[in-house]
Amino acid sequence: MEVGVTNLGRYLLEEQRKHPQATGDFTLIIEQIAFACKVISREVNKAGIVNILGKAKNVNVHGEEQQKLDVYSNRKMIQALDHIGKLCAMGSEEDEEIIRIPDHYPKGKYVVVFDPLDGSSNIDVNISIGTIFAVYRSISSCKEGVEEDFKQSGRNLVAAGYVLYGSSTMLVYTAGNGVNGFTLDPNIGEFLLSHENIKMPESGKIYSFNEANYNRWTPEIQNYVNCLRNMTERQYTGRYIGSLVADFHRNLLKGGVFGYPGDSKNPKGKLRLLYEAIPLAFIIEQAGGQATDGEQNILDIVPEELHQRTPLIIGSNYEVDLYKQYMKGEVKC
Ligand code: AHM
Ligand code: MG
Repeated sequence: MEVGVTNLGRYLLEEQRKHPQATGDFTLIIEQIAFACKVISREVNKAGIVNILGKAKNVNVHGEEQQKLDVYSNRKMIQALDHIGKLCAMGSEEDEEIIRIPDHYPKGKYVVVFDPLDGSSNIDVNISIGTIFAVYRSISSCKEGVEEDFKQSGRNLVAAGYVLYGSSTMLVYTAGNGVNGFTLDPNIGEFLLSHENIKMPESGKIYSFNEANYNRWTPEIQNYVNCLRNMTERQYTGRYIGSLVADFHRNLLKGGVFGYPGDSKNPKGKLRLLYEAIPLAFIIEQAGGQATDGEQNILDIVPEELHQRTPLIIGSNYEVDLYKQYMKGEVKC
């Protein structure tokens, strides 16, 4: 008999059935995140039109709209998740403190972290942006969420994913048993399984660093990038969008390395450990790649602060291993 297409709901249900003890709580969380992201996707697609309308009225909404979309996305994520009774608390890149579940809603055993709209400075030039999320089990008794629930290493993650608002909207997700990609069919409003069991190449031809920071890097990092440039037998090409989800997604499918190392101005780099680095590190490892801060695997770092930054070198094993060797001074070009 014909099986039919697999939408996200069916995929989650079939995964849930593999675990007889599963309650469905987790499935509901992912479905609600997907719902919020569909709403965000619609709004992101409208951003260009809103700007035209703004200009026609001679209103300078340029910067404002951008900021509003960040705030809007944050609100949509919170609204989709706060009432379902499955969460103990939430953490967002947009909020200084953890987000508590309102008293009038029941609480559950999970915590969710997210960057509701990453790369939002790219909205006004129509470049792809994304939402990043991850799910942990709460480690507190969860009368109300506490920071300790969020200060867990990525090894404790239950699931992580992202939604890319690109030429199409895609949700890429793992619950620790492989990475799958779902493309949003806008006509029916469903995420359909389009990229099954994504495995990233062992090495690639792409390196993605913001080379404008070159003069502020340590000699080791400079050497590494010079080495990639000079490896004529491999013929690397530089690709840097400046939108983490988009840069990550391209490299996940094609192979290569994305790097945002620390520099003399920002020793810990720019990216956030909890909301950006750990979720993407979990995905890349599930796809056969790896992520490091130069010394440690990103998944082994226990966050000390909610908004802690970290250097992030993430991608195919060959390029990330090479980076680690350069940092130890083991190799030179
Ligand atoms: P944001 O969270 O304020 O949007 O910043 C994160 C973004 C990432 O998407 C991207 O990888 C990085 O900033 C680019 O930074 P830079 O412009 O310094 O290269
Ligand atoms: Mg961000």
